[in-house]
Amino acid sequence: MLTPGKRRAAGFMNLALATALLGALVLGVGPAAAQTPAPWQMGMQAAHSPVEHGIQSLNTLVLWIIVVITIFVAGLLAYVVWRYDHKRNPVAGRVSHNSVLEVAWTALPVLILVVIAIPSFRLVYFEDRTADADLTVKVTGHQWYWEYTYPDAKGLHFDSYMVADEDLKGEQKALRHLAVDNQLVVPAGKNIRILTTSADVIHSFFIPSLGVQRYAIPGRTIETWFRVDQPGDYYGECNQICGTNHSVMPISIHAVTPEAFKTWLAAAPAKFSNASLEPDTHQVQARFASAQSASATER
Ligand SMILES: [Cu+2]
Repeated sequence: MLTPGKRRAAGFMNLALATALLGALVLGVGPAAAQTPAPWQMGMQAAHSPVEHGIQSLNTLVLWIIVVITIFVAGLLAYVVWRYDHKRNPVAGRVSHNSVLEVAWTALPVLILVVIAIPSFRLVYFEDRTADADLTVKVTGHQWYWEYTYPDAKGLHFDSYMVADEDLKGEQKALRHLAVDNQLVVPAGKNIRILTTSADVIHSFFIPSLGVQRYAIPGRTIETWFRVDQPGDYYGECNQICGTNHSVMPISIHAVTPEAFKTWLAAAPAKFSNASLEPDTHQVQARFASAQSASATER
């Protein structure tokens, strides 16, 4: 028999465990957790790329600046309402100028904007492109699916369509409107250069947990990059209204170890019935080898 004290302690442990589990669920912690939006999610998805880490720390900085300004302005307003009420201040003052105050309320906002601008511009340039890409993927938006091309692998390419509700099986049911037939497969821990374009209208390639959001515009190629920090599944959606079926072009990224990626790349042409397209895995493998030896010497 448990004494009431022990029972209370056990209850507390259960509560703590449940809270921790819920926290892990909400934050998407854990290697196997798919990076998807969660019901009742309040914050952003967990960051899984250097760019997304940068975005979230800039967001935190700006949020705190906003909190301080809001408290300051609200406090000032409350004080003025109370202090200059007609009972406490029956005769209105005639002060109309105060040079010190005027300089301060001009200079201070400028200073705050500069404080925000510096990390903001740094992040914009950081997001723009990667100097040393290990792999390039061309992403083409279509009404209404994505096409992925690997120029380094002799142009291996395939289409990625959403799985319809009635075709969702087992675990996929939790991924309604996010599951696709062919995921974009990339190696984790490698710099992936993304080149977006479109075959028809403007789409947008958006993966929240990787900090990627780029327009896909017909006749143009726009560059960005990401480096997934661990193997797993990462989800996004086209977030540019692109027509009737705009909602059926999710993005599903499957990040695997570099070794598993090589295996996948070797088998991919057969799978996508592009038998004529022998992937030039040699070129990609050579690039991985040099990247790996470079990171080994860095250590
Ligand atoms: Cu679209």
